[in-house]
Amino acid sequence: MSLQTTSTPADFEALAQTDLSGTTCVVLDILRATSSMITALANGAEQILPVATIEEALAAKAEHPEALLCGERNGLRITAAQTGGTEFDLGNSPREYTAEMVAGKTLITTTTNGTRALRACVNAEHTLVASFLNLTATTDYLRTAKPSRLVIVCGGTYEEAALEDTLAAGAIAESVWDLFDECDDASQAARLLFASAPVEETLPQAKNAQRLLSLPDLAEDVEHCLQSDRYPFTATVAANGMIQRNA
Ligand code: 3SL
Repeated sequence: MSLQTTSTPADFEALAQTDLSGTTCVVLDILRATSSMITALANGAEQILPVATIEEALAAKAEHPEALLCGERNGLRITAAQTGGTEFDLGNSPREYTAEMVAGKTLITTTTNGTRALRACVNAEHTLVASFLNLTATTDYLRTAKPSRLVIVCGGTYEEAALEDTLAAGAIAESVWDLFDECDDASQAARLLFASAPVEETLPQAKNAQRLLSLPDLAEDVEHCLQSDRYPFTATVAANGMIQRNA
């Protein structure tokens, strides 16, 4: 059984071309894509379609006219100027995904890295969407499922590794460490970071956290995404590409 961690968006293309049969991927984009998805599902969103580009989001909206268009570029809600006329309904702040906004709805979302990371796992046998908000539910699932190959896919910040994703990858690696007889150095490094760096003190030092904390409208997102195990469910990508909440 093997454990691997990918750290940057530079890994997405190779991952998409890798044979991922028999592989479980866990996708993390702590600030903020996967935290927003888990919050939306917790607040009753029926399903979420992650797509890589604005064009794909608009095409999916034509197929699902009732769906909400969600996501960001440069951290901000996508505007009509970026789409040729269509305003997106929601940005990428988890605090926007209230029950009032999303209960019973299908969401289509595109973000800078998080949704690209999810699309890179398209050939995986199972793909889970994880965050600190549902970390223990995710690791409990993995401990029961015992996948023969686990790939933890970090979204990163722009083209770089992200401290917050590496911390969460380390938390997952630590929780399942004894299940695997092979692991790569990126998993080991993430695990060692998690063991030595308390999440609540370390995460706000991340580059993306610093950027969000400097923006009055988005600063509270950091505290929201830092919450551990607020939601006791896993989320997986179904065969039709939609992310759904399990129980
Ligand atoms: O890259 C992403 O997927 C986003 O989560 C980045 S941001 O926090 O919305 O800027």
